[in-house]
Amino acid sequence: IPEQALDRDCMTLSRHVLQQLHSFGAEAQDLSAIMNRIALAAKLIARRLTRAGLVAGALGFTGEMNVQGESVKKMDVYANDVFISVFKQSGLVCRLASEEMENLYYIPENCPIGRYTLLYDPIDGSSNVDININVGSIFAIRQQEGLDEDGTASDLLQNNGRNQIAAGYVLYGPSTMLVYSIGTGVHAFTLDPSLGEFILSSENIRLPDHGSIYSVNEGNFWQWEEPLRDYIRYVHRHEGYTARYGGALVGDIHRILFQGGVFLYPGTVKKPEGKLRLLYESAPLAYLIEQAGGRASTGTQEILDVVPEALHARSPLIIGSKDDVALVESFIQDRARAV
Ligand code: P6P
Repeated sequence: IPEQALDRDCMTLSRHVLQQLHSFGAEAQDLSAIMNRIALAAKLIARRLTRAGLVAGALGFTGEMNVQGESVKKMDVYANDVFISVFKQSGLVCRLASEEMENLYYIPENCPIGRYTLLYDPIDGSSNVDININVGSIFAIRQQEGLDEDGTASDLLQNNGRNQIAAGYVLYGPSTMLVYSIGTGVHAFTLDPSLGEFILSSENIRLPDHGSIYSVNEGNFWQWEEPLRDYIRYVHRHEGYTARYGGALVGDIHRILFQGGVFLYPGTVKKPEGKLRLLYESAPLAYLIEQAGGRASTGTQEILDVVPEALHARSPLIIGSKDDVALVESFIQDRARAV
């Protein structure tokens, strides 16, 4: 095997994290260990997804409703439990906040030594699971502030997204990819199943300032405010735009990260806050996209400046190339250009 191929196969996730963290000191070891646990969770979930169609009872609904009022998929529960299990053994994470759990899950044996909180959406886009279309996991790491003795995790509701120290996602697609940032750029790893390792495949990913893709569910057109409809009319009428929408956030964001453009999940007249959750969907992705030179906005405020009112608070999301996010904002903020 040529030497460079061997070197490539040796740039594993844990080695890369440690390399990035040379200036982080003790935190470096912690973050490297946490990222390793996330990689283990990703491998366990990827394995289950790959065989879901063959394993009795792996697919379909549990019959329960989650805190979001959504029907729970068996895969949602499995993936949520995987994250809990891998972090129980980690000694590092004291609290887990998940889309699938109404309240935080505490790991007492790790508290208060475990200074970190994991916020995650274990399987995002689970409506795609039964039809074998890509889904993802989204995660963010924050440092716990205070001892949280009353178990209300009030520190999470006093800080904005700039309190995140790491964020990323796993894309379960034709290949399983883990994309992360710890504040030193955005890096992508591809799972090599023959090694059982995530190997570095793209380093220091940068978004172009503009891209041709706009990614939004136009089925909601008549539920939007007029300025947003004007934006859609603008991209319909102007050359150089193309629509791509997969209905699963991680895959849609991954496309924007690599090809540029803008993803939108705006609010509607009835639900001005939109559908996506701030703490474990919009904020981690905003952290990542900003690290790659892009932007993420609610339409009127940077996502990373938003302080959540509640654990499962939602926020509108406009995210991607900075010029394309700015164009959407110019319509929403009524500075619309001539259509
Ligand atoms: P809609 C999946 O249910 C999800 O939470 C995201 O993954 C995705 O971006 C969005 O909802 C899709 O919502 O209303 O377009 O089906």
